[in-house]
Amino acid sequence: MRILAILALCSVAARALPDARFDDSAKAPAPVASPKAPASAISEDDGRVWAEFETPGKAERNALVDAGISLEEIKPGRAAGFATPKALARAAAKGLKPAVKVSLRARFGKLDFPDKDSIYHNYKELEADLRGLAARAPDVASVLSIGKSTQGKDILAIRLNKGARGTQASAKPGIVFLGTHHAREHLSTEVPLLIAKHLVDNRAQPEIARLLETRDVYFVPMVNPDGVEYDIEGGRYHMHRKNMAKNADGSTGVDLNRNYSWGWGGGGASPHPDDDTYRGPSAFSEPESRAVRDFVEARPNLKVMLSYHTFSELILYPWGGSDEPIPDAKARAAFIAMAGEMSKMTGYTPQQSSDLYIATGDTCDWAWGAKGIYAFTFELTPKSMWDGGFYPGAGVVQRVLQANIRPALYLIDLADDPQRSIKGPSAFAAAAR
Ligand code: 0X9
Ligand code: ZN
Repeated sequence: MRILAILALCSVAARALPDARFDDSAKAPAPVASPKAPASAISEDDGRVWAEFETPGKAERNALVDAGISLEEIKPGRAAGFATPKALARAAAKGLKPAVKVSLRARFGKLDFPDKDSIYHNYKELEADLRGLAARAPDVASVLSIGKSTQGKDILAIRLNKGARGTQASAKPGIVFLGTHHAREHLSTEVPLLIAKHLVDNRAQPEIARLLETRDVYFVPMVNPDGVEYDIEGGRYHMHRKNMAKNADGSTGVDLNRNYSWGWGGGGASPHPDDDTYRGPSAFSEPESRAVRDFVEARPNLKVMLSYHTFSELILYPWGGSDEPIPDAKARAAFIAMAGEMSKMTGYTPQQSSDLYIATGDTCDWAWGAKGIYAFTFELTPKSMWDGGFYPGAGVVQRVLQANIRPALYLIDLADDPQRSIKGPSAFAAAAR
């Protein structure tokens, strides 16, 4: 166990990649989209442009970044990146005018996954699939928005419940599956989306029919749609983690999994806006975390939560912000029993979140601490950076889905009384099979 914990930490430590954008070495210029590139794939025009500047040295680059320009390509004497009109004006006030300025559509041609990973869902594809699912099973499925992202996109949910649709109240025991708090963790969108699809497609199977009859089940596969879209902009990955908030210092993004109120501002969550683990200016400062909070608070029937992340193949339970065990011994026994059962189903390692590292303000500490919801974090495939890290490719999706269906059914079943898990294997437990 100790060895496993050390391995897990190593794999997490191995993720701390330097930001490749600030590499002074010459890079081959990225290909410019041909005029025939599909212009349709840039889903929206938020006014930003691609701007290239002559930059004799670092002082000019610093000035551009200080002006709010997100530099993406740095070559000797030249730097280029994304700029809003305001950032361009701030740069111009410092005497820095772009040598080249083109629309994102002209520069990149598309806002989508690299072709080899086109099986993954961008925001528009996610929306189309969710609406398609609801249209083909209107007796059980409905789509709702739980709020708007920083850039104004709807944060979409699909609800599976025979009896209540959309935002109608339900007294049935509820569960919510969340995906992609972190932009680059795209597999964490696929898993909840494809589990929802599996339940809809197999809704006539007796065990699934019973669950959809007696439970209120929600999937929010993309909590951070702005970050996801940025991460795939230009048909290449940007290794982006946070949302797309504009920070006071000109940097971009708040770590949504450090922005919840339970323990906010404590260890493992950075106060520095340009850090990847920036906690935000205050608890729930971000529309995405507020949307999850408001969604949960409006539904007191929710008893279980599963927040998907990648990667390391772990099953984590509270606390994450402290090494202390949760005080309620029976609840702790239930967390451990459930994590243990789901470990048998997946091969993932069960542990208290803080065994990975202490990090305050995460989703599950808030869900448990503030709302008494049995909340788990899954760190999905792969096991390590060397197996693909955040970008494990199209080939893993079906396998990871298959491994995660049973744990989802198990948790949906236990939503009426998670403490049943202590009393012995439930109908869906691995031990019962
Ligand atoms: O750091 C995170 O937010 C999660 N790992 S990830 O690589 N997906 O970013 C782990 C969260 C576990 N929670 C705590 N340790 N509090
Ligand atoms: Zn994550």
